[in-house]
Amino acid sequence: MVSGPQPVALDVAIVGAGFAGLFGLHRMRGLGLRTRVFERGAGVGGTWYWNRYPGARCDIESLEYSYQFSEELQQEWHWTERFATQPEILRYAEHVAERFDLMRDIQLETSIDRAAFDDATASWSVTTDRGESFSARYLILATGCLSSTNLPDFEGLADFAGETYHTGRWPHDPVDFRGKRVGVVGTGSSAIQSIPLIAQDAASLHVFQRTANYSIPAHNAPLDPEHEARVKADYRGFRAHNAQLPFGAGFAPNEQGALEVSQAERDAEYESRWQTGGLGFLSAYADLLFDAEANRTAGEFLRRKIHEIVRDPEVAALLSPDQVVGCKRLCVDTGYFDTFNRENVTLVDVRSAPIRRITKTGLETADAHYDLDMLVLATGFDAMTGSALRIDIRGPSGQTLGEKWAEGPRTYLGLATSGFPNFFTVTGPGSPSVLSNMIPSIEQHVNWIADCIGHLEQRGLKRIEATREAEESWVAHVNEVADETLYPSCNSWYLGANVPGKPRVFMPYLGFPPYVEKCDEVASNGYEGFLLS
Ligand code: N01
Repeated sequence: MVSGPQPVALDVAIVGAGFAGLFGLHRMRGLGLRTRVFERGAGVGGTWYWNRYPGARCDIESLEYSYQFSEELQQEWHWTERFATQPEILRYAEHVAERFDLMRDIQLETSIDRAAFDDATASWSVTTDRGESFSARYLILATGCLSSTNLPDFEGLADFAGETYHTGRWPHDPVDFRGKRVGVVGTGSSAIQSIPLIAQDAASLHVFQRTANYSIPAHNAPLDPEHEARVKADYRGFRAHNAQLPFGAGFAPNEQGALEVSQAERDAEYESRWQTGGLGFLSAYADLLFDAEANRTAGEFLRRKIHEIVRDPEVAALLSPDQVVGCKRLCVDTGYFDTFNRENVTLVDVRSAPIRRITKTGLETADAHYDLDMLVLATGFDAMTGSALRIDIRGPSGQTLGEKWAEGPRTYLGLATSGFPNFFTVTGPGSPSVLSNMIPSIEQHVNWIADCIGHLEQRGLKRIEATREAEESWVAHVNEVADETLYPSCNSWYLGANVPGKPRVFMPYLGFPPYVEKCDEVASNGYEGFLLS
């Protein structure tokens, strides 16, 4: 009998070398486990490796959007701006990889194609797109929530003679907009960050908008050295304080409801949040995400702002969203609305006249053709499940993850899913993830997974699997919480509504502190809701 090469034996296979994969590797090594990270990019950094479009930066403050597992690291790293740019965040990820000597266990430019669990050996057989095989006792998906791009199926896209880019797959070499007629499709966060910069260089810019979005000014600035010193004097205390806030981020909360105060008081509060800048606007009142009438007051304030900034009232009206504030992810910008006052910028409403096709020379809507040299697709991601479902993952029964999640993702705590033993997801659907500050959420998940694996190893246990009952009750709870909010009221990627055919299920879990409490409780009750054997 001829047998092929033996698979390389690992304890842990991690998919993705973004912030989750890097910290996952660090923790698994700390447990003495042979671990390898597989990363399809040519470098580490995950979302910050791919999203290199002009203006890309984080809209969580840099002192918060960073690791806290190492006091030395958080003390020695210096962020230059209030909101860090993509290149700076990428440098930070690379620094972490180097500082903790991670690169030797990261295999770049490698995708995991297939993973199948074998009950006889209680391990995963993993194969890569390079034809390599590994066995791993544990499989951890650190594939990120926003990493599989959503490329709309526009007729004729391949025929376009000009340059085409997707914001989430931006080239490494600079893109030159000078003298070009550029079209941007989409008006989500990526578009809102890139449009002001593209407009500065392009000969003309057409923005094809299907749904107007709310955006708050960033008021970005160099990081205030006094603020940095204050935070660093008690970084642990700063982190602990933020972890108690609803989104796990330092947005000053307000216990009051918006309708408990007069309009003048409300407007002063909204104005103050607008002047502070950033996502903290959503914490102006405790009921903004729960009470439609309360939310309407915030919407009115923001629409008024758009009309104050944008000189042409028709353009201002078109840029004014009518959905609930925060229902689609709130955006943070630098000069977005003001960009529509430029002579070279045109807003095209593709809700009333939808995009029909891309032609050789441009873009055709139901009522006009636009000649373009460059098309920028800022059309977002197959969020939260896209990357997991692109891998052929099979549990011991042969069921694939795609089959299991056909009606929408089902997880226990966003960490595990029944029928798939020794398998963990970092910031998976059903966890706070995108409704929280991602890096602290990642650390919380990785720490939980590492403690769980440590628990199994110490006891000589070989297998862990979420029970169907625990999963069902968690899924019901996630939906119950979502249904108390206004989130399900619009077509957002939180619901998968941006990807045609994707089941409409609200994927993240709202509430970082209660979530962490639940995870801790599950662990301290001997991993309640899991079968250990
Ligand atoms: O993607 P999006 P994104 N025809 O899905 C439009 C994070 N992020 O890359 O709303 C016409 O938000 C679509 O229209 P509609 C952040 O969490 C963070 O901008 O579906 N239009 C929408 O306008 C963010 O939320 C940062 O009607 C089409 C746009 O494309 C998430 O990533 C920066 C279309 C997609 O917007 C995703 O943001 C950037 C079609 N067929 C991103 N298909 C920061 O930290 C889609 N659209 C600051």
